[in-house]
Amino acid sequence: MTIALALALVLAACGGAEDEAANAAEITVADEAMTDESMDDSMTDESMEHMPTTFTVTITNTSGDAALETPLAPGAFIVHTSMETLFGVGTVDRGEGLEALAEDGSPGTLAETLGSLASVSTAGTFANPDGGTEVGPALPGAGYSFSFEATPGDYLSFAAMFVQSNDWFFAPDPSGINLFDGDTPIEGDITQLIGLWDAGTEVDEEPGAGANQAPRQAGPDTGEAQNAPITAVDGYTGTISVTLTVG
Ligand SMILES: [Ca+2]
Ligand SMILES: [Ca+2]
Repeated sequence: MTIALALALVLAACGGAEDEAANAAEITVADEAMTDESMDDSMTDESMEHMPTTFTVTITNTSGDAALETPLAPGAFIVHTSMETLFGVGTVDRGEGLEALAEDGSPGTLAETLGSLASVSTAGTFANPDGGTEVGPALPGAGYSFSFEATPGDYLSFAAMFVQSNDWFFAPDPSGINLFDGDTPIEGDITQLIGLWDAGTEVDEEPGAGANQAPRQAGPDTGEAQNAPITAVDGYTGTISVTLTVG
Protein backbone atom coordinates (compact mmCIF):
# COMPACT_ATOMS: atom_id res chain seq x y z
CA MET A 1 0.00 0.00 0.00
CA THR A 2 2.76 2.38 0.88
CA ILE A 3 4.60 1.71 -2.38
CA ALA A 4 1.39 2.05 -4.37
CA LEU A 5 0.56 5.37 -2.72
CA ALA A 6 4.06 6.64 -3.36
CA LEU A 7 3.75 5.54 -6.96
CA ALA A 8 0.37 7.30 -7.19
CA LEU A 9 1.84 10.51 -5.80
CA VAL A 10 4.76 10.37 -8.24
CA LEU A 11 2.37 9.77 -11.14
CA ALA A 12 0.08 12.59 -9.96
CA ALA A 13 3.05 14.92 -9.67
CA CYS A 14 3.95 14.10 -13.27
CA GLY A 15 0.43 15.26 -14.20
CA GLY A 16 -2.22 13.67 -16.42
CA ALA A 17 -1.97 10.31 -14.70
CA GLU A 18 -4.79 10.46 -12.16
CA ASP A 19 -6.68 7.57 -13.71
CA GLU A 20 -3.65 5.33 -13.60
CA ALA A 21 -3.01 6.31 -9.99
CA ALA A 22 -6.58 5.45 -9.10
CA ASN A 23 -6.23 2.09 -10.83
CA ALA A 24 -3.05 1.36 -8.97
CA ALA A 25 -4.74 2.16 -5.66
CA GLU A 26 -7.77 -0.01 -6.50
CA ILE A 27 -5.64 -2.94 -7.50
CA THR A 28 -3.75 -2.68 -4.25
CA VAL A 29 -6.96 -2.59 -2.21
CA ALA A 30 -8.29 -5.58 -4.15
CA ASP A 31 -5.09 -7.50 -3.41
CA GLU A 32 -5.46 -6.75 0.27
CA ALA A 33 -9.08 -7.88 0.25
CA MET A 34 -8.07 -11.14 -1.37
CA THR A 35 -5.36 -11.62 1.20
CA ASP A 36 -7.83 -11.09 4.04
CA GLU A 37 -10.28 -13.50 2.44
CA SER A 38 -7.72 -16.24 1.98
CA MET A 39 -6.62 -15.78 5.59
CA ASP A 40 -10.21 -16.26 6.71
CA ASP A 41 -10.45 -19.41 4.56
CA SER A 42 -7.32 -20.90 6.01
CA MET A 43 -8.53 -20.21 9.55
CA THR A 44 -11.81 -21.96 8.76
CA ASP A 45 -10.02 -24.94 7.24
CA GLU A 46 -7.74 -25.14 10.23
CA SER A 47 -10.56 -25.15 12.77
CA MET A 48 -12.45 -27.75 10.72
CA GLU A 49 -9.40 -29.98 10.65
CA HIS A 50 -9.52 -30.16 14.42
CA MET A 51 -13.18 -31.15 14.54
CA PRO A 52 -13.46 -34.94 14.47
CA THR A 53 -16.17 -36.66 12.48
CA THR A 54 -18.30 -39.34 14.17
CA PHE A 55 -18.68 -42.55 12.17
CA THR A 56 -20.85 -45.60 12.85
CA VAL A 57 -20.18 -49.01 11.32
CA THR A 58 -22.91 -51.63 11.14
CA ILE A 59 -21.97 -55.21 10.31
CA THR A 60 -25.00 -57.34 9.46
CA ASN A 61 -24.92 -61.13 9.29
CA THR A 62 -26.50 -61.93 5.92
CA SER A 63 -25.29 -65.54 5.81
CA GLY A 64 -28.84 -66.87 5.87
CA ASP A 65 -28.82 -66.24 2.11
CA ALA A 66 -25.18 -67.25 1.55
CA ALA A 67 -23.34 -70.51 0.81
CA LEU A 68 -22.84 -71.39 4.46
CA GLU A 69 -24.93 -70.09 7.34
CA THR A 70 -22.68 -68.95 10.18
CA PRO A 71 -22.76 -66.83 13.30
CA LEU A 72 -20.42 -63.86 13.56
CA ALA A 73 -18.45 -63.46 16.76
CA PRO A 74 -17.59 -60.33 18.74
CA GLY A 75 -14.77 -58.40 17.09
CA ALA A 76 -12.25 -55.60 17.50
CA PHE A 77 -11.75 -52.29 15.69
CA ILE A 78 -9.06 -49.63 15.54
CA VAL A 79 -8.68 -46.14 14.08
CA HIS A 80 -5.10 -45.83 12.89
CA THR A 81 -2.66 -43.90 10.71
CA SER A 82 -0.05 -46.53 9.82
CA MET A 83 -0.45 -49.39 7.34
CA GLU A 84 -0.84 -53.08 8.25
CA THR A 85 -1.64 -52.23 11.85
CA LEU A 86 -4.16 -55.01 12.55
CA PHE A 87 -2.44 -57.69 10.48
CA GLY A 88 -0.16 -58.17 7.50
CA VAL A 89 -0.80 -60.38 4.48
CA GLY A 90 1.87 -63.00 3.79
CA THR A 91 3.24 -62.71 7.32
CA VAL A 92 2.41 -64.93 10.26
CA ASP A 93 0.20 -63.85 13.14
CA ARG A 94 2.07 -61.39 15.37
CA GLY A 95 0.84 -62.83 18.65
CA GLU A 96 -1.11 -59.68 19.53
CA GLY A 97 -4.45 -61.37 20.09
CA LEU A 98 -5.64 -61.99 16.54
CA GLU A 99 -5.47 -65.77 17.10
CA ALA A 100 -8.00 -65.68 19.94
CA LEU A 101 -10.28 -63.44 17.86
CA ALA A 102 -10.06 -65.66 14.76
CA GLU A 103 -10.26 -69.06 16.51
CA ASP A 104 -12.53 -68.39 19.47
CA GLY A 105 -14.25 -65.05 18.90
CA SER A 106 -12.40 -63.35 21.78
CA PRO A 107 -11.42 -59.82 20.69
CA GLY A 108 -10.32 -58.29 24.01
CA THR A 109 -6.59 -58.96 23.86
CA LEU A 110 -6.21 -57.71 20.29
CA ALA A 111 -8.05 -54.46 21.05
CA GLU A 112 -5.98 -53.92 24.15
CA THR A 113 -2.65 -54.64 22.44
CA LEU A 114 -3.31 -52.47 19.40
CA GLY A 115 -4.79 -49.71 21.55
CA SER A 116 -1.36 -49.12 23.09
CA LEU A 117 0.26 -48.30 19.72
CA ALA A 118 1.16 -44.67 19.01
CA SER A 119 -0.41 -44.91 15.54
CA VAL A 120 -3.77 -46.04 16.97
CA SER A 121 -6.06 -43.25 18.21
CA THR A 122 -9.02 -45.46 19.13
CA ALA A 123 -9.36 -49.18 19.84
CA GLY A 124 -12.40 -51.08 20.98
CA THR A 125 -14.52 -54.17 20.74
CA PHE A 126 -18.05 -54.80 19.49
CA ALA A 127 -19.66 -57.64 21.38
CA ASN A 128 -23.36 -56.96 21.98
CA PRO A 129 -25.53 -57.76 18.98
CA ASP A 130 -27.66 -54.74 18.01
CA GLY A 131 -30.79 -54.45 20.08
CA GLY A 132 -29.37 -56.62 22.85
CA THR A 133 -27.51 -55.94 26.05
CA GLU A 134 -25.53 -59.16 26.38
CA VAL A 135 -22.25 -60.21 24.81
CA GLY A 136 -22.75 -62.94 22.23
CA PRO A 137 -22.67 -64.04 18.62
CA ALA A 138 -24.60 -62.23 15.91
CA LEU A 139 -26.76 -64.86 14.26
CA PRO A 140 -28.09 -64.57 10.69
CA GLY A 141 -30.24 -61.45 10.48
CA ALA A 142 -28.51 -59.83 13.45
CA GLY A 143 -25.43 -57.60 13.54
CA TYR A 144 -23.05 -55.40 15.48
CA SER A 145 -22.63 -51.63 15.43
CA PHE A 146 -19.86 -49.44 16.79
CA SER A 147 -19.03 -45.74 16.63
CA PHE A 148 -15.82 -43.75 16.78
CA GLU A 149 -14.37 -40.34 15.93
CA ALA A 150 -11.78 -39.72 13.23
CA THR A 151 -10.08 -36.90 11.31
CA PRO A 152 -8.63 -36.78 7.79
CA GLY A 153 -5.66 -39.13 7.55
CA ASP A 154 -7.32 -41.77 9.74
CA TYR A 155 -7.98 -45.34 8.61
CA LEU A 156 -10.39 -47.92 10.02
CA SER A 157 -9.58 -51.58 10.54
CA PHE A 158 -11.72 -54.21 12.22
CA ALA A 159 -11.94 -57.98 12.45
CA ALA A 160 -14.69 -60.45 13.36
CA MET A 161 -14.61 -64.23 13.27
CA PHE A 162 -16.37 -66.37 10.68
CA VAL A 163 -17.57 -68.74 13.40
CA GLN A 164 -18.04 -71.86 11.24
CA SER A 165 -14.28 -71.98 10.57
CA ASN A 166 -11.12 -72.80 12.47
CA ASP A 167 -9.46 -69.39 12.20
CA TRP A 168 -11.08 -67.20 9.55
CA PHE A 169 -12.01 -63.58 10.07
CA PHE A 170 -13.64 -60.78 8.14
CA ALA A 171 -11.55 -57.61 7.85
CA PRO A 172 -10.66 -54.85 5.40
CA ASP A 173 -7.36 -55.05 3.53
CA PRO A 174 -4.49 -54.65 6.00
CA SER A 175 -3.99 -51.02 4.97
CA GLY A 176 -7.44 -50.33 6.44
CA ILE A 177 -10.24 -48.17 5.05
CA ASN A 178 -9.31 -44.57 4.32
CA LEU A 179 -12.13 -42.75 6.11
CA PHE A 180 -11.81 -39.51 4.13
CA ASP A 181 -11.64 -38.52 0.48
CA GLY A 182 -9.57 -35.39 0.97
CA ASP A 183 -11.43 -33.66 3.80
CA THR A 184 -14.76 -35.34 3.03
CA PRO A 185 -15.77 -38.35 5.14
CA ILE A 186 -16.81 -41.42 3.17
CA GLU A 187 -20.05 -43.24 3.90
CA GLY A 188 -22.42 -45.83 2.49
CA ASP A 189 -22.17 -49.53 1.73
CA ILE A 190 -18.56 -50.64 2.25
CA THR A 191 -19.18 -54.38 1.97
CA GLN A 192 -16.91 -54.59 -1.09
CA LEU A 193 -14.01 -53.31 1.01
CA ILE A 194 -14.21 -56.26 3.42
CA GLY A 195 -12.43 -59.55 2.79
CA LEU A 196 -12.29 -62.96 4.45
CA TRP A 197 -8.88 -64.01 5.79
CA ASP A 198 -7.27 -67.18 7.19
CA ALA A 199 -5.22 -66.27 10.27
CA GLY A 200 -2.88 -69.21 9.63
CA THR A 201 -2.90 -70.22 13.29
CA GLU A 202 -5.00 -73.39 13.05
CA VAL A 203 -5.26 -76.08 10.36
CA ASP A 204 -8.52 -75.72 8.44
CA GLU A 205 -11.27 -78.30 8.57
CA GLU A 206 -14.33 -78.32 6.34
CA PRO A 207 -16.21 -75.10 7.14
CA GLY A 208 -19.33 -75.80 9.13
CA ALA A 209 -18.28 -79.37 9.97
CA GLY A 210 -14.92 -79.36 11.77
CA ALA A 211 -14.81 -80.79 15.28
CA ASN A 212 -12.24 -78.16 16.26
CA GLN A 213 -14.29 -75.17 15.10
CA ALA A 214 -15.83 -72.87 17.69
CA PRO A 215 -19.38 -74.28 17.68
CA ARG A 216 -18.13 -77.85 18.22
CA GLN A 217 -14.68 -77.66 19.84
CA ALA A 218 -14.13 -78.84 23.42
CA GLY A 219 -12.80 -75.44 24.51
CA PRO A 220 -10.91 -72.35 23.33
CA ASP A 221 -7.68 -72.86 21.38
CA THR A 222 -8.53 -76.45 20.47
CA GLY A 223 -7.27 -77.79 17.13
CA GLU A 224 -4.07 -78.47 15.25
CA ALA A 225 -1.91 -75.38 15.60
CA GLN A 226 -0.21 -73.87 12.56
CA ASN A 227 2.20 -71.00 11.97
CA ALA A 228 1.32 -70.17 8.36
CA PRO A 229 1.15 -66.74 6.70
CA ILE A 230 -2.18 -64.92 6.75
CA THR A 231 -3.91 -65.39 3.39
CA ALA A 232 -7.13 -64.30 1.70
CA VAL A 233 -9.99 -66.82 1.58
CA ASP A 234 -12.01 -66.95 -1.65
CA GLY A 235 -15.76 -67.39 -1.76
CA TYR A 236 -18.36 -66.89 0.95
CA THR A 237 -19.49 -63.62 -0.60
CA GLY A 238 -22.75 -62.36 0.80
CA THR A 239 -21.98 -63.60 4.30
CA ILE A 240 -21.94 -60.09 5.75
CA SER A 241 -23.08 -56.62 4.78
CA VAL A 242 -21.25 -53.56 6.14
CA THR A 243 -22.33 -49.92 6.12
CA LEU A 244 -20.56 -46.78 7.27
CA THR A 245 -22.61 -43.75 8.31
CA VAL A 246 -21.53 -40.27 9.36
CA GLY A 247 -23.00 -38.23 12.20
CA1 LIG B 1 -6.41 -71.77 9.05
CA1 LIG C 1 -10.26 -74.36 17.18
